[in-house]
Amino acid sequence: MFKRRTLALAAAALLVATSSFAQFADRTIKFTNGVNEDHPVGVGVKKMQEVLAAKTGGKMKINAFWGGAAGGDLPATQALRAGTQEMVCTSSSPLVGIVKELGAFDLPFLFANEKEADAVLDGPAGAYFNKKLEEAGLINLAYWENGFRNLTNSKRPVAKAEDFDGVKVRVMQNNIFLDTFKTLGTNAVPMAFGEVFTALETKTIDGQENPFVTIETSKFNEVQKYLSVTRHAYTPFLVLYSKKLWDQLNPQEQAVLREAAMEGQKVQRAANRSLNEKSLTSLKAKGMQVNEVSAAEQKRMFDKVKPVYDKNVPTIGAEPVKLVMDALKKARGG
Ligand code: TK8
Repeated sequence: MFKRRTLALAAAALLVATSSFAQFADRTIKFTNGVNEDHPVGVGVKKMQEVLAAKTGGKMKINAFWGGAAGGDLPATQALRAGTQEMVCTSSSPLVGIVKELGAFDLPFLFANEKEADAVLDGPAGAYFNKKLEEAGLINLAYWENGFRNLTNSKRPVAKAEDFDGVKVRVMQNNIFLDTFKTLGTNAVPMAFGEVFTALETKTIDGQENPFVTIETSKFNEVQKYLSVTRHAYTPFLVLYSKKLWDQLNPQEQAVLREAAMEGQKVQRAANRSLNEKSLTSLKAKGMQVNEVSAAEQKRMFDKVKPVYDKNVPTIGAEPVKLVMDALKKARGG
């Protein structure tokens, strides 16, 4: 008797639990990215998975693929536009062929620190880019962080503007980066991220540039001797969802995904920032020769690449550049 009642109660509880999640369909969301799982993107995705599990009763799940195993930033983004994949976490830079306005982030030495980046991304400028992305078939759920980029190479420490001369550097598939690194005097080659390790290992290229955390988690230190703290650009990560597939979700499903991505943003940014300095220390310990770039030399580098602004702003568009510059001015208290 007792047993039967317990069973009935359990069944009723189950019914309540299931019905309260009735608005969610069983969905497995494919999520890809180029970095490895020990990158803070892994922390962000884990958080998203927890939020989805709690809020949908385990009905919506993320199946994540790491280290470019399921394709690079650009092919994945195209798959989203075609509606054959749900999600990707990608740097903004390889997407300028799709949304030219994103090139605003690639202007060299634009941001000085993370606070400025947040002010731009979390304000009207960020909303503007989201609108442009949506017009291109991409829903940006949140801005996460790749971070400030630094140069590594196998030739020499790059401490002053002249040291870039003749170094063969891989850049992202992005005209502004290409222009910047050519203007700095390097022999710049655009290449997908997934090919960089091998190209460095076989000495097809001498160097590449990425944030400390990406350098360490992608093990570039194993094939690179010199790390120069150039901080020449800040790259945001976009957490994108296919608009085609998004439009098939109901409002509750959409809301829970947005919430999960924003919860993910908090822990991802925090993890990335606390790991940044630790990664630098650890890269030194693993044998990289690290040099700082003095403020005066950074200024000389900036002066050298100023023509990159004049040349590329017309292509990016005056409006996005103005929005970013206005947000920066405000963040700088001006
Ligand atoms: C990871 C990339 C990478 C990026 C690059 O997929 O291509 O250099 O910085 O970290 O988004």
